[in-house]
Amino acid sequence: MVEEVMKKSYNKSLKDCSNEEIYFGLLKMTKEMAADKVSNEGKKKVYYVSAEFLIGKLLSNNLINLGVFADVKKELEEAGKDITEIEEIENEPSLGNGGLGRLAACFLDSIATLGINGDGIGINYHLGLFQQVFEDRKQKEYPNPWITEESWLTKRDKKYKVDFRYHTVEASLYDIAVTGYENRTNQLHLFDIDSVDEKIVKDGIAFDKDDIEKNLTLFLYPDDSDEKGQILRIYQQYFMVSAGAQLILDECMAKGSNLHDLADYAAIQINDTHPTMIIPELIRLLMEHGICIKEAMEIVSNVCAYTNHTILAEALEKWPIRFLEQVVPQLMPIIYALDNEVRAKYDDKSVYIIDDEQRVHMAHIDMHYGHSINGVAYLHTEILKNSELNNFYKIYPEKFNNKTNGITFRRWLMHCNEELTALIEELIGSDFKKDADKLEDLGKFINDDAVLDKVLNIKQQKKTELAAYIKKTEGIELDDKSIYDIQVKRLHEYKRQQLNALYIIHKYLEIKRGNKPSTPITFIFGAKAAPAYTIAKDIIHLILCLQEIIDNDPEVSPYIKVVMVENYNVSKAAKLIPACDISEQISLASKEASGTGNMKFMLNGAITLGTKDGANVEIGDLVGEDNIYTFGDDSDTVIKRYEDGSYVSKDYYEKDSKIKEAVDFIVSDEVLKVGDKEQLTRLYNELLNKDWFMTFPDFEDYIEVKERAFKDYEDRKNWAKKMLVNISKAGFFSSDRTIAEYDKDIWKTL
Ligand code: 26V
Repeated sequence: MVEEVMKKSYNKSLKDCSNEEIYFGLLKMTKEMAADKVSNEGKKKVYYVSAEFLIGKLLSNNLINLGVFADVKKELEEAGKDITEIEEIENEPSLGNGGLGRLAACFLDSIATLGINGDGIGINYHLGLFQQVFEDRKQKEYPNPWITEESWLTKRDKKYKVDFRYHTVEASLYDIAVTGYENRTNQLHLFDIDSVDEKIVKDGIAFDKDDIEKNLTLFLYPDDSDEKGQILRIYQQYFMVSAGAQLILDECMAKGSNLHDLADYAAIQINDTHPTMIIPELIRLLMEHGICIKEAMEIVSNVCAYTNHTILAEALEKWPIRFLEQVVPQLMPIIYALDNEVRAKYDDKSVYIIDDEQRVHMAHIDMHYGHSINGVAYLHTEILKNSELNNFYKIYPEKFNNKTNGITFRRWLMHCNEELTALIEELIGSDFKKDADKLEDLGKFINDDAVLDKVLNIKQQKKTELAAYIKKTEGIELDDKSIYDIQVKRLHEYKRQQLNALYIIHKYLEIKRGNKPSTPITFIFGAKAAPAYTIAKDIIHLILCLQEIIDNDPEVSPYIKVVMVENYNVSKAAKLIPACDISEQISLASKEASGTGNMKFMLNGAITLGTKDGANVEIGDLVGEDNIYTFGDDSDTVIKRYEDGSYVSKDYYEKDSKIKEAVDFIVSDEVLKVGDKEQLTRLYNELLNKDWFMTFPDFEDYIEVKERAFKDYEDRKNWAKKMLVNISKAGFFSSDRTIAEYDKDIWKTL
């Protein structure tokens, strides 16, 4: 198959082609194969609208889903070529930031796999999220240009006009084919404008924020620490939803909708608040088609559904009216009408759309004018109903529902861990690839020593592979016989990388005192900090300083090592996750809506060390307390502590010598020798005087439980049992299950 493609493309035999030629040949072949698959042409279509789609590299994923991966790999091998080297040629698009964007990508995979008629709608960011580089133990940001002459994007012959106050732009449509596993091909629609100019970016990621026609689709999440940055985000959001809404109405009318019956043709899922303006925009467009505002509001409510992905108040978007007036004045009369209707119905300021400070609460629009509101894990939805969004829950109890997140097993098992996939197939057959619950059958082997040995051997192989990869890409040596303890996720104080760092300091000091671990431990981090998020960058700086100090300390370096991988992304995740022994999921209880990394680690046989937060709670329920390490205060305690304002970090610091010792170390001579005084002092003061995400109350328990996990690791057979239990119980977290639930309860297309 590949031989033929190379002959046709380059008139050469496969063995004579360079990896680059093979990559572009396979890209073309895969795109053609995807285009040949039929899409589901059912009457009703789902439109998943999202500012982020963190799709990752697509070659292997598409080959797997098209059912030809094994054949292609074999043919390449026979010609002396290595598919992993060919994959390296592909640029990774960074069209997402973290879990929210990766979830959208997993969902598209499952929608296509289940044969649901459903497409994604988003933006074709030319430079995506920034690329992270470490310089002087600090994060520096650079653009990530990922679009090549030939890529997964296909330009369509379709343009939509998008009107802003001061200009009208044309949105061009690009599509990326979304292949489902042995099923249909759907589309990810990404809008762009032709006038974007990458040359305006200078000095890292700085650019002229005023020049909308040149900068509109340059970056995902351009720095919004100033007004211009925030206004640019409104431009991007409206661009996406206005073009998207036009496409949706076009498609529905082409299928025979008279627009009054739009809900029979379209289900729009609003992924967090970024696409919220699609609600007033659709109302506006329906009115242009002669429908009165009252009916338009009702139609749109029946079409749109909202997913909430965070309870952090600062992350819930509130746009000042004057910004919206400046960018999209045509929406304001509609937003006022929506707000007036709400005010007439409810005598409760907290549910108004426009607040006293003249700001528009985007989530409030979604909740009043969508028919469904869902959280992304059991605990998260309960917190939304009972505290964060309680005032809305009281009005609309029937709208609230939970959809616990999931991950696609095609990428997070079959692609990233072929060895484990093969073992599972040998033990229970291949049904689990389409029906993830079948993984439960692995439970039969819990006392089978030969199987347990194989599970351990695969983990060892993946650890050795990771060590080789890190050596090659970052020049850092890992001891593949050490315990791999991994925390990879966006850098945020609520995720508490700083708690992990405080533990490492504690361990370092313990080793200095002669208390050495029986098995060496490698602490691996991967995280990008938002460019304007100062404390997050300080935490990265501290971790990189610890990395340096420990490496240069011969007393300690035989026992522990710290590595922060640069530019953590989907491809790196696929190498790190299968190699992990201990999965750090240590957010402050109540703050992590779900987490999805936790599910990927579990599926690959890592044991969770986590708080009772997000989907960790469901992982714990499934595997039982012997197969997870939980610690720390629960969400009720944390919520109460915030409510009564009783937390004083300094009290803990003064009373607990372990905390004091670890925190003081941040500004010790040892660290200041390698680090930046201003950054380290700022972090020290932040923890000492504020510690808003309450690391100190959980510190003792964290140390104790983590030590227990390290000790349990020594009993290899027992550890292997824990691994197998985790793998066998991971089926629930397949995004196929999540998507089936969305369709059954919200979209109703099948
Ligand atoms: C955004 C921002 C932006 C500004 C400042 C602080 C801040 C904090 C958090 C966020 C997150 C926004 C939404 C989000 O990405 N949520 C993630 O969604 C995942 C998929 O549902 C879920 O697994 C993660 O727990 C959740 O954090």
